[in-house]
Amino acid sequence: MALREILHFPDPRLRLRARPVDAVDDGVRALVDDMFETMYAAPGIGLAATQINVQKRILVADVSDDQSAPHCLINPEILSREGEEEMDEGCLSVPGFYERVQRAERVRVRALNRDGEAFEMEIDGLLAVCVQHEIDHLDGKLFVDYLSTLKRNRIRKKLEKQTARAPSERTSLAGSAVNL
Ligand code: QAP
Ligand code: CO
Repeated sequence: MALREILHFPDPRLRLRARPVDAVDDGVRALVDDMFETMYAAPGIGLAATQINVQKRILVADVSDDQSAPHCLINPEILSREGEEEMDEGCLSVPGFYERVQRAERVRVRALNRDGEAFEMEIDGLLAVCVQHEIDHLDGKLFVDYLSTLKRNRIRKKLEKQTARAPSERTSLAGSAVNL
């Protein structure tokens, strides 16, 4: 188990599209465990592999108060959406900023679990918003993309100013992509 570094907007690696996992093996399970550890330590309620510079279609989420409802979704797919919901969203990759975003209120998703077994679930409320937010990450999309250009640029400038960049964040896009 290890804590992983979380990339911050506007890091271009957050724009990469994650590829499907073809076999849920021990390497993938170790990655999932690191993702839970990193999310809980933050603390956060959701984390996508893209945020830790791994381009695999994996997300973890737990919207409980006491780490009692962990969800691991590998190769998640939204099968159907219903209704509309507006919620204040934040993101571990956009620290300190929260803005209202509109999403589907209820979604049916299909994914593989940590054991590689397919499952489906119907979710609503915060978990549904979180899963939609995390699937966006796997497609290189961030919640700030739903805001006005003005708001997004303000957030970008503030984060660029306050982020003392770690060396790994300065490496080139091509040279830094992780392919486990
Ligand atoms: C996505 O986000 C989400 O700014 C998960 O300073 C969030 O876990 C979906 C966090 C809200 C729906 C609603 C953000 C922690 C955590 C921050 C997170 C921060 C520290 C965000
Ligand atoms: Co996020």
